Amino acid sequence: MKTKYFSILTACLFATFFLHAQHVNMTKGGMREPFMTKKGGRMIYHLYVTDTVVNYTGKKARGIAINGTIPAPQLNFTEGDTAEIHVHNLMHMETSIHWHGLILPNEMDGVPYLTTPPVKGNSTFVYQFPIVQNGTYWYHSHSMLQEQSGLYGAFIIHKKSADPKQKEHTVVLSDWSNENPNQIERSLHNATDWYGIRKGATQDYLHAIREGRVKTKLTNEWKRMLAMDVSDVYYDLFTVNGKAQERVRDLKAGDKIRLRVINGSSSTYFWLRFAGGKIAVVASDGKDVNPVKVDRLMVGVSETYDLVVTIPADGSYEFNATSEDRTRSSSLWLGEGKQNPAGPMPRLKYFAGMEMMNGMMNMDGTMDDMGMNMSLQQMDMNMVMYPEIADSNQTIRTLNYSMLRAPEKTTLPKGPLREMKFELTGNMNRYVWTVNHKTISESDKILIKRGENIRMIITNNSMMRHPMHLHGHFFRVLNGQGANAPLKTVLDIMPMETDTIEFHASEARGDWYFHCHILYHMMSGMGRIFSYVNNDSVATTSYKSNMRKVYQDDRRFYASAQIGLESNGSDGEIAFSNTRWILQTEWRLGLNDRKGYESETHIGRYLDRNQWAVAYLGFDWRYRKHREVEKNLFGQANTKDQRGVVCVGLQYTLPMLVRADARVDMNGRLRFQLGREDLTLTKRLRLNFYANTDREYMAGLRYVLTKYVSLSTHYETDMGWGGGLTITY
Ligand SMILES: [Cu+2]
Repeated sequence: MKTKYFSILTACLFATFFLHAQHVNMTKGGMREPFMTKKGGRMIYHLYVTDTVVNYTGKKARGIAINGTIPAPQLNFTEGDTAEIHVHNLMHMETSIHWHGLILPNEMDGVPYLTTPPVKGNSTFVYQFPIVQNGTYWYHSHSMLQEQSGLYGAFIIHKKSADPKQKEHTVVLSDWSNENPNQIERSLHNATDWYGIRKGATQDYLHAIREGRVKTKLTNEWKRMLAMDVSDVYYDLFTVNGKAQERVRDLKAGDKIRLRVINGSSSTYFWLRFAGGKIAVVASDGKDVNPVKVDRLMVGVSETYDLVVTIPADGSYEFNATSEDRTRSSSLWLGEGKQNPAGPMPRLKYFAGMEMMNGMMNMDGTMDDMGMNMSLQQMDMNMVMYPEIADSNQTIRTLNYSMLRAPEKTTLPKGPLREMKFELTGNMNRYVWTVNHKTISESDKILIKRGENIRMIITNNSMMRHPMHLHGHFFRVLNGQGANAPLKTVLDIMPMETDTIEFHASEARGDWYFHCHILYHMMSGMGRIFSYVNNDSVATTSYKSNMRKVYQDDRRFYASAQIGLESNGSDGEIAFSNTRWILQTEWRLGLNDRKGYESETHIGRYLDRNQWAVAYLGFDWRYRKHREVEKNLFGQANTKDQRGVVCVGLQYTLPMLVRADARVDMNGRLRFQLGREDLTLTKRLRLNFYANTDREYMAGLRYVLTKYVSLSTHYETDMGWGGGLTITY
């Protein structure tokens, strides 16, 4: 018997060793270093970044993991430690890690090319910095869209005097899509309403008729707005620590637990609610605040909140995080026993929101707050869309920034005060997001001097909220709490709000990013760079090429295409566009007895702030078999079967989103055209039409089957009737 036990034990030991060895040998470099070692006050972490395949919703998708997990493992520190973090990039593409909310030397800030070299594929970079603060922070990739693929994790710094008996749990929230993030980004720029279809938020005409909101819908389109929503992307899943549901069991009646909530999502705001009673907010963005009790709060993208909740009685109580668009939620269950759910949040009343937006939107695309002087999330304009408030007498105490009060004075050290104004601007239809109407690459760095106090007055003149994040500095939010204004590194600012923040330029040197933390807004150029004047990096030879890399993000071109394959031939267009330019080619290839080809290729430049006007230079080529003389409405004749002409033109978006196009070619022929694309008749049915002075017209219907495929039918003067498929890319 003893021998048998012994051999089983040996087998187990061997298996353990073998499996362990398998695990560590997964990497090309052979043995992996242990995840964490402590040498005196030095905390040494080894992070291995790899490509991975995940399956969250029954569908395989690519992700990026650190040490095999999404989210990346939690890093723990105590104030006063030194961090030594080895980032081993085992992927082919480069990466970077930004330590969000930390005060550290500029070269450790992890913005690739701007502050820190990128961690190239199959190489290691060691980040080293002293830990000079405490609280709830996080880390994430600052390269491309890697954050959306899973590169984020918690960075927790305990106080030296922390009470070891205080129960706590880290809650990393995120959003997951099975779609490739690059495709998400491209879809946003092409303004497809596929995500609206997935969410049931298309706000189509049929829906408007059913709800008696036709006038609201018409006014909305008259003011040239697309369907309104509180968020842009459709997600397959929202996660708490990488799962849809998580449990903390060892809690009983009366226990208090500190939840360190980190919104590590790429573009999702979450409502936080607790089924067991009030939530005490005790810290924000890592800094303590005097406890405030609320029924619920919204955590902005990249914000952190420390919350204390009490288990009211025996049982399991839901701490629920619902996305702002209320499509899905994820939950943390606290305690064991009978489940007490927080309940679902009712669907948003989109037309009520649309009516409110209509009232505030001026015809020139600016917004009018009607003298309300909104600030600090105190008046949530989206309230009209919340049935739980609009349709009931319930009072729900919701956190806003004016309630946050620092326990100690936070007044800035003495120094010269400089005031700057920023307007958050954007174009929803083209997904261009800017500050003062300019992207990062289009604007100069903002020079600051050490010792200065910088006051920023920020107005959100766009239709979406933006979580503005400052690297390497805490700012005070001037919120009516006087000397005890709270310190934060992220300011969520709602449409039409004006907020004032201020910070002390306490660093010695370097470039510090200030940007919107919605990943797709940042990548489209919504930010600025604060640069200390004695910036020695400017002197380096690689400086210019590095800055070109930084600016590349918002200069990129996105491809789009709509290709009709119908019984009467093929027509369609392919375009490449970026913030200001568009390169576009259209064609019509008829198959009927009047068959002919036509193609027009343009290069256009968006002219105005709202991007309603495009001037273009183009080349047209056409061939037609029939020989009758064609006259346009201006009486100008065209007798050629075959022609190639150069033209110049101007496109302008009129009310009702009708596109007007006026052009003249090198032979002096004029053409004027009016058209409308993708009028949303029902959730999936779209109407398209145009007519021009060459006596050409088109009308067609498209029924959306999937993101890329629609059934379609249309009539066109030359091509006649046809039916088939339209591919939308
Ligand atoms: Cu934004």
